[in-house]
Amino acid sequence: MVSEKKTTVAVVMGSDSDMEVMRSCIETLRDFGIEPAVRIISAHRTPQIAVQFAETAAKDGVKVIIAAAGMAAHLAGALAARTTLPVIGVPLAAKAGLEGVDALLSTIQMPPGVPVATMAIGAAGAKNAAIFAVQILALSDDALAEKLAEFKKTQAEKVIEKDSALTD
Ligand code: RP5
Repeated sequence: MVSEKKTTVAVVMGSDSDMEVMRSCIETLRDFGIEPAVRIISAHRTPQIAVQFAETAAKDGVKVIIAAAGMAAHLAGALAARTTLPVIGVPLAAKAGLEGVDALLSTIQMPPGVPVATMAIGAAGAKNAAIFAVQILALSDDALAEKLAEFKKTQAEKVIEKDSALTD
């Protein structure tokens, strides 16, 4: 089961130690009006729960899974192996790891047939995972597509403002 409340996006992370970075993913989804189901599930420490989650997510109304983990980060791949939903992977730089390169390679190097859409390491990837999930959902949701267009416009305006500030 994903959660009591139906939601279209699940944000799964391997440990509570991942939450500090993944908070921006959750907050970005909320900025777009999406309240995600948030879970801590480990491909290595709770493998049966990972399988059960992946196998029931679609039935529970989830349309996109975001999976974040550090070190030998098999979470996104393990979930992708058990669902036809799109899985977005966020490699994280765990304290004991190799600055996220370990997680990046573990997440991105999926064998043909089991894709994981892999984001950048850490904070940038956490935020981009949310935006990418919104982009997928916006294909069949006009209101969300409008919010995305507005987001891009505001983002561009902020850069233009910073550029102007340099020359003022
Ligand atoms: C991974 O191991 C987690 O995703 C986390 O990034 C890393 C370290 O986990 P903890 O030892 O902090 O729980 O599975």
